[in-house]
Amino acid sequence: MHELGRLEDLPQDYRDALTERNLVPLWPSLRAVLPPHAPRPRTQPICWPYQDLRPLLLQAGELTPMEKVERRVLVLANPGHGLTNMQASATMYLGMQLLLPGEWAPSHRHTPNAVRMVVEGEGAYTTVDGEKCPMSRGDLILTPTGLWHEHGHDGTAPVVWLDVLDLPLIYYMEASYVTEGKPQPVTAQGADAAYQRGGVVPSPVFVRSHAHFPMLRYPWADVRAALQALDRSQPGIAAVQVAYINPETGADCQKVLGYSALMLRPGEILALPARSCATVYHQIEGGARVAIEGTAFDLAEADTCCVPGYTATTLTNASATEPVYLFTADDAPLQKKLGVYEVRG
Ligand code: GTQ
Repeated sequence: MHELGRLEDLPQDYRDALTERNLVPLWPSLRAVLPPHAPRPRTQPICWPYQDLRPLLLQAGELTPMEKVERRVLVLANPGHGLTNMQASATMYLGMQLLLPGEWAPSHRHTPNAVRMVVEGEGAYTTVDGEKCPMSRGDLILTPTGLWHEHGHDGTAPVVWLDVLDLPLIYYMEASYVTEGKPQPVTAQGADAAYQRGGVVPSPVFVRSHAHFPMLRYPWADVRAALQALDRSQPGIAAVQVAYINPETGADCQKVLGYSALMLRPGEILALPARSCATVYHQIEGGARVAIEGTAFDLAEADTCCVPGYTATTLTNASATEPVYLFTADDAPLQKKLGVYEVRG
């Protein structure tokens, strides 16, 4: 590809005339917006070790009462996007949220979609659209766009969870806003149990009125058992991985971001081809190595890292005896809907 003319090649009076009329020449910037062969992501490969952020999050608990924060969260920001923009990748927001015993994060609903991956502690719950969802380590709880949600804590020790939102995308679209609400009555406790057996769903009526999001809570005990059953029954399978889906449609459980859980068998080395989507890895149990060209992260339990799109990745379980479990988030559902999703190599 040959060089294109630069801005400096143009006479200053011509540039000024353009600027005055809100006009911009394309050619000096054409290669920046359409780079050859592959995008140049701002997203950097970054790891946020839990042992580094946990004391700072607990300190936030001492420094700031709930009334002053509504959500007590440290954002896992990617420096490639500028720390204040609160982006782990172009489309994904990550935050570690702390709720102390007896605290309550007030009811609201917003246009971005969120999920919670529980990292530590027992006794907290998220009430979503009248459904009280208990929170234990590894559970995934959806708070989809437009649904009321609030967090409470009846336990005795701090509870921490990882928030994953499509906030950067919705904010970029100038479609991000929140509505405050009153505490929700619990109207549907346990409805999710109706969806927790593979292969069958309630028929003919849906248990929940919002059929877009019939299942709001995916308990880790069930997901872990599904991974183990997959490994036992399909020993030759290329990857022991399950996707979090809408049990009534089989589609991804949310429309923008996709979620999955992955088991690496003892000693397993899993080479993943370059995909166009950015990916977040969160270590639920054990320790995996996440390696891309030039960088590797050795994740310990509760660590989180992100990998930009178009990047081949190798996951390794160095343990000869124990499986390890990862949670992943990516923007593949969005890219597939837009027709730009690619797998390379
Ligand atoms: O718990 O509703 O990390 O609204 C960011 C925005 C959490 C929440 C975040 C939110 C929430």
